[in-house]
Amino acid sequence: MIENTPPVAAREHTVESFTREFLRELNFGQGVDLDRASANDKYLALSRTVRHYLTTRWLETLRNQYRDQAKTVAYLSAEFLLGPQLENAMLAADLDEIANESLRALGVDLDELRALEIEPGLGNGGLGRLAACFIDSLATLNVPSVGYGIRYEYGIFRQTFEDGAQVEKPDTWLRLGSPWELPHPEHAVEVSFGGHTVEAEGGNDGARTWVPDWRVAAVPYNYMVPGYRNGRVNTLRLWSARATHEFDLQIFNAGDYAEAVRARTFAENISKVLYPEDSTPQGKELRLQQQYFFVAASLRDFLETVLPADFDLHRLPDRITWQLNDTHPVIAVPELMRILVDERGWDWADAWAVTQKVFAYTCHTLLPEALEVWSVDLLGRLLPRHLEIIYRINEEFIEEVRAAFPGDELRVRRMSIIAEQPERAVRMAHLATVAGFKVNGVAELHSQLLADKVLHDFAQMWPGKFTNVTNGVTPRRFVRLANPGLSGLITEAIGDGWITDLEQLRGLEPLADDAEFRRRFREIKAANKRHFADVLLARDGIEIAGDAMVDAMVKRLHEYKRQSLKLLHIVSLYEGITSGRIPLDAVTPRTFVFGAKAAPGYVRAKETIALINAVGATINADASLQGRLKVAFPANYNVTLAEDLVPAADLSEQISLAGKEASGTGNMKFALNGALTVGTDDGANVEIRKLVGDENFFLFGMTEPEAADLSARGYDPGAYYESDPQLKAALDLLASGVFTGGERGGAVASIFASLTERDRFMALADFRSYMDAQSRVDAAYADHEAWSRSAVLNVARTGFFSSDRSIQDYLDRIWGARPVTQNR
Ligand code: RUG
Repeated sequence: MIENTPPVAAREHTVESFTREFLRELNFGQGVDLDRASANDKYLALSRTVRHYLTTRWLETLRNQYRDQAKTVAYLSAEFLLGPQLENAMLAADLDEIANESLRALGVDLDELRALEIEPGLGNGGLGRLAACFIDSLATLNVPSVGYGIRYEYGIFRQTFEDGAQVEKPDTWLRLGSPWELPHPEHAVEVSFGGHTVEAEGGNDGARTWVPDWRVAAVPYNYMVPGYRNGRVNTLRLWSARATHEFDLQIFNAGDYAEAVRARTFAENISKVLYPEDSTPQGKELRLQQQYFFVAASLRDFLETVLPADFDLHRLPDRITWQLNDTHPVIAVPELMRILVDERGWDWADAWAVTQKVFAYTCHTLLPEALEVWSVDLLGRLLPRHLEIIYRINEEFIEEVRAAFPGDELRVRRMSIIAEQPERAVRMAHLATVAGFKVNGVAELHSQLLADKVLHDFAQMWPGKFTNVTNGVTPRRFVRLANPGLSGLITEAIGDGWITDLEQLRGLEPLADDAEFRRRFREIKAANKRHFADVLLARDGIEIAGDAMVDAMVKRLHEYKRQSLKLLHIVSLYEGITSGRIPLDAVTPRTFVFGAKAAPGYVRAKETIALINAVGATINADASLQGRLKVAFPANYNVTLAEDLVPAADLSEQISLAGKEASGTGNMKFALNGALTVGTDDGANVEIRKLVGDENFFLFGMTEPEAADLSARGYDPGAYYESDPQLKAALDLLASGVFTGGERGGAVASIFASLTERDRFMALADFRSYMDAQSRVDAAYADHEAWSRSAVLNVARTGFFSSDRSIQDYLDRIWGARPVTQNR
């Protein structure tokens, strides 16, 4: 039936046709005419108009996918931090100029409509944003693929500051409706929880029957994921939880209205809110419910609706790779085993052979506390059958370890999927590594450290399983859209092929020596800074000089990322100026821009935010500095603001302790937009430095082996405090209460003590080297010509960090899927 459906006529790419569609949407979609339409009416009508242009391609893509049955990549991720959709969709559909012209003629201000868009903040930070870049690149590379995740009703909280302290507000991103999603309640699937298991009837090896005691419905919401002008529109399917009808009816019939409402709320809570922890998950029951909810729905969706009814599941590895984005979706492994063994009647060994060929696992961390574990108690209560399956997987795995390393019981204990201490728990990273046919880290150093340290035993047992895929970012959003000035300059110089083949930026290298090109490059940077200053003023009421160096540190607030080291630099400069050690006219005018959310329960991180704001308020109010230093900390840093900041930045701060940041992706966005990096030898900084060259990068700090060695020898931050007078002066000034209205307790005392007594991430050990690097930054910045030469070279040499290249690496090293070209 699907094959016989006639294709829908594509809409004409003309201003007239676009205008007609837009007005029709306004009249019949919103029920208003142009004169009476609110800005929101116009925004919704415009978005739907753009969506219509993509729909034909989308339906075609789906039809072809069904017909070809080509190998598909399913990206399973609890987070997709999409960012605003309108501009990206217009760009992909090649409608930007047409829409501009059409709206101008109608007297509609496109900028005003753009500003109305509320971005779906369905992710915490790098991991969720990476997923969004990856689905963009999958579509652009013509890979048959689908993203599966959760449609949280509330995304990452909206951060506000009250007296400088972070206060979290709910993110009501759906309050004005979202024109980008298409709900399909009729395709809801049921997901079960709880209960117990009983002996199965079929008698196949390993089977049991799960008798769950509650269920929820998972309703799919489809989003289009357009490739860049290539005719392909892939799908992102996000699941929303609803109470099942059966559930409702039973209780309503029993006459208990209040109970029915309570039950409905209970069910719908599952997709209510995104957990706001980044890199430090809490073992909360609702979080496990969310994880199982979306993977169970996604597996069922693929097996029952994407595959033809008569598909022989033994051939599953030819049709699909489920890429596990971190440990969050790893419960998919026992779920597939349950489906094959309990529902389809396969023997255990057959099911395990197939399961081991369809999952691949990406690990995004090196922090032990970020590796998820689920207590056996909780997992057994919520998913009793899955726990049994995990036990059996573990039993067989342990036999394998014993056979490979006879007599090495310590190793067995280290590798077991089940931890015994501090409580019996399932180590999800071990389960993913055992089941996955590939395990990858997200930057060269990270993958190396995974194999050498975090998963060393596994890498010894299966060296061929481990690989690296360095992260990337989409050039469409983070250069072409975010930086129209630079995009225009690049295209003028080398053509527009770079938008889908970012290595072509290499063609700019000779232009780094061209004074006229550098002048234009500087002009664009200056215009981007003025634009950013305007945005800050309008958005946050923050005033900054339009021409100072923009020194940006934007990322989640985490001790390992060391915002406190950045703060020490600022305080030290201030101390130097106010004490007369540094003459004011020797200070490079700088605007320090912070953007950072702290997990609501992460006290130290929230104290750091309060302290940055306190230091900022003091410095900004101190007239004696004549505006040379300025601290700007706009609340609620998000993708929308990133698109304004990144093109304006001169300096990118990537200062985590070496060996702690898996990759970073902000570092890539900044370099690609011509900011120079001051950074440690960590994550993808290592690769950035190799590519741009030492002379175009400000390296500082210990290497990973040096940091590990210092830690092993016994690190004493107090010794650094005592022996470096400049460090001592900065810390003492912080502790004196000068920045906090005389208050020396609270955040001040806590941060001072944590740095001087424990300093888990060795900020004090790297302070001296960091200050020296900052002096090199000042000296380099003073020579505008040399600085812009370096900046141009950063752009020219970082094309490697396109997420298109990452996806190509996944295809070559992991997925074995092939691009399938669409009709244009
Ligand atoms: O902290 C990492 C970043 O280094 C990385 O760039 C990003 C994408 O790979 O993932 C971040 N991450 C890690 N977010 N959550 C985790 C916890 O595993």
